[in-house]
Amino acid sequence: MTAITSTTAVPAAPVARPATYALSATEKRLVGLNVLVAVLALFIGSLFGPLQALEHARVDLYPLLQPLLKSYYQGLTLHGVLNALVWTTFFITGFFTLTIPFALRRPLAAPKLNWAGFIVQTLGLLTAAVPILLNQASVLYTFYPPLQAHFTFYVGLTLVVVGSWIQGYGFYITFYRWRKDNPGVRSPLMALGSVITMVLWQIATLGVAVEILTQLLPWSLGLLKGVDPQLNRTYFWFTGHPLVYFWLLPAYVSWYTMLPKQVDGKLFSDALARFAFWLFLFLSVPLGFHHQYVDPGVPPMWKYIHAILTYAVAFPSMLTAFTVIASLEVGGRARGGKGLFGWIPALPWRTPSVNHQLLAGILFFLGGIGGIVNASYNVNLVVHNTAWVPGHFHLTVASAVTLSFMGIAYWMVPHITGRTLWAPKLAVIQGWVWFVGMLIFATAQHRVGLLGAPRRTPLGQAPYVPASWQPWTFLTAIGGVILFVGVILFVVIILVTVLRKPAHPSQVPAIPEAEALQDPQLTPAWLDRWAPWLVATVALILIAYGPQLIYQIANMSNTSPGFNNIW
Ligand code: HAS
Ligand code: CU
Repeated sequence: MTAITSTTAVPAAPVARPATYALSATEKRLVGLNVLVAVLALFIGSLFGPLQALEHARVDLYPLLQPLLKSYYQGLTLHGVLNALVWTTFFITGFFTLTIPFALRRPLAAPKLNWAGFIVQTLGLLTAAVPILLNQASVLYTFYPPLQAHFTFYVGLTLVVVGSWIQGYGFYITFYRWRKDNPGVRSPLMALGSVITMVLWQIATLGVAVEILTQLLPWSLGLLKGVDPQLNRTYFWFTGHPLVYFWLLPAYVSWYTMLPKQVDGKLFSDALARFAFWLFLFLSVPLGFHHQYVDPGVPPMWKYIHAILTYAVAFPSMLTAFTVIASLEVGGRARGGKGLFGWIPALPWRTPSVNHQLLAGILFFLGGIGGIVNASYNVNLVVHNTAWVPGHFHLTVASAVTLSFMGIAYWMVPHITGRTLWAPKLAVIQGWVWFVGMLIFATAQHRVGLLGAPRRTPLGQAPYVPASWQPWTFLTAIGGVILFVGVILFVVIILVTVLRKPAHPSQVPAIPEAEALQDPQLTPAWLDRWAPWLVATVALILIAYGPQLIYQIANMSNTSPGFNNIW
């Protein structure tokens, strides 16, 4: 590939951009605390992973944990809530506390707001943790009614969401002030991608906010005798689908705006990257019915519409695959890679952060293909509610996202603590352990799912398991144990890094920031304007969700009592 050079005159930016920005002590502390909670959640949540995987292979360790852990479902709730919801949300708010001030070269405009958000988020986490630990909220991370949790679980979740909104407001104000001070200048992509992700989250979480405040919370307090499970599923997936892009986009921020620099390359196209982020904002919300293809209360026409939109939202990920791989190629060639594929081994695979993100991308190819299979209205009937689905989401949220976040942590934690990374070679091995464990685990889950094994079921206790499932449940257990080793290694490496003596500032890793091949000032202005994208986003949500929401709310049937403590 030849580098693209442009002869077009670059419109000068009115204000020169400072060469770099050093995070303030407050910002570093905020990043650190968010990431600390995230890593703790990952660690505790992951303790339950191998338990479930081993249970599938009839190795039942649950009795050993009595009376702390009452049931398979309590463990699965802890695993899902801590790993899928808490590890991700806190890591993301921490990461953006770094990317936004750094990319804008200015401090957070309202740090008190960010602190307040973090505190509310953490109080929420503690409030929700208590009922889960007491087996009063074994409702899994989707908390579908009629499973009913203690009201403190819903209050806690609400606070986590509200806390993340407040941290988001701190980011918006910072971004808005920068825009005001820099008219005509393209927003730095790193900051734009981060803020788009938070806005996407803000819109998406309106679904669970309405669900909890109007149904689940009053119901768990006894103010409502029953709820409408169908309506609640619709509210939940309004949030639940875009949630997966809230997890993914921070990884994309790193893949587009940091990783190219880490491999000595350049971002192939600033414009394509921006376009992908806007498309995610536009398309992420109005397709939640692809989680409800089998729900009797949603008419087929709306399922078809959401199926089409689901195929549409795969497009910005395909764009990302193209742009990021082209950027990596620029780096691999700059490092001496020759021939069609010679640039791949020339990439710095021995740098833990790079290694992890490349492995994350490779696993995401497989997870993405699985997603496209799920999206098909009729093929979904074969895989829905089978072990195939956990196979899919371990390749996405537990690989594309989690491996990328681990890779980011390997430079970010040293950066904010002023240390150097402990045992970088072990860190590279840790990434490969995760990769191999995940390939085994996900292959086994996909295969046993295709054979009909249900998800969210203690298969080890099930009397109906046919012999054909057993090789795959066995491999699930092997993969799960290897993944557990991967988590432990990650936590140990981060912990020892933090406990090391401070390093000389010249040895502390800098924040990677990639340049684009073409000056971002040449990126078309419509890719840097909020109003048209926000209007289009709201309009599409109204079209694709409005009629069904109105219908389901108008025909609400609050008849279902709560089921609790039935395990
Ligand atoms: Fe999904 C279910 C459809 C992406 C997470 N998904 C789930 C659930 C979760 C989840 C958690 O349509 C289960 C929810 C539950 O508990 O019930 N998903 C999709 C589609 C995509 C997709 C079409 N999912 C994700 C992502 C997730 C995630 C991302 C988390 C982060 N998913 C579904 C459907 C269901 C579903 C149905 C319901 C199933 C059911 O029946 O219950 C797409 O967005 C995927 C597009 C992705 C690609 C891949 C592009 C490849 C890239 C890699 C580049 C490589 C690099 C490395 C950079 C087209 C970008 C290069 C390396 C070198 C060495 C060169
Ligand atoms: Cu989805």
